[in-house]
Amino acid sequence: MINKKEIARLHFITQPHPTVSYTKQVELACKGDVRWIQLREKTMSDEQLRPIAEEMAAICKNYGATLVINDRVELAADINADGVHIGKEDMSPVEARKILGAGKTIGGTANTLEDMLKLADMKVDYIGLGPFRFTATKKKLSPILGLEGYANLLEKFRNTDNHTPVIGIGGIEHVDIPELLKVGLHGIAVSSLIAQAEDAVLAAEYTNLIISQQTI
Ligand code: TZP
Ligand code: MG
Repeated sequence: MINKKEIARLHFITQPHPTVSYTKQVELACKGDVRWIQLREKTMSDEQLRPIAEEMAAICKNYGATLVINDRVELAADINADGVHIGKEDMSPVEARKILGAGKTIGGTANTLEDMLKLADMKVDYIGLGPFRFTATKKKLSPILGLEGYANLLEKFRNTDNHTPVIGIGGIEHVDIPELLKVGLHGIAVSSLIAQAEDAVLAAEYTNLIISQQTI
């Protein structure tokens, strides 16, 4: 069954930055018309992150953007976020669904066809598949897929009659976007492309423009 929840084609993922706070990153991404934000933070406790997540939820609400939280299912439930993104070593999507309820969005990370099929079986709303190429943003990176890896995995996935939207991730730059969408990805998730840009609003706008040109 084709998933009914609408998954954006551009996801922005927060990252630690020396001068730009998590909430500022989100404000800038939203100003650049990003409408899907993933709060990813690996070092703080849920308690420390909670006020930041709440402020982010308010910003997202203001712009009509979806907010998903990486890993922290309880925090997502507490602040009534729109959903969670779950890694392979985190809580199972089935468990997360029980906590969050049917209306929330649950995404999961995949690096292989086996991961993709497992996630589809667990009825996730989208699959984050990567990494496309090396990126310093994520520690303990899985093997690089490259364009061929995506083409191969997406074809096999479709042949199993699965239609869960798949989002590419990992070191994606503007020049990569057309070919990534052409091999059948639903969309892309980026962090550095926007968070480390000299002008984050412009970088976000340009990313959206490339995606829209590819999908009309
Ligand atoms: N998962 C796989 S690669 C990655 C995550 C969270 C990081 C993506 O960030 P960037 O800066 O776009 O490479
Ligand atoms: Mg994780």
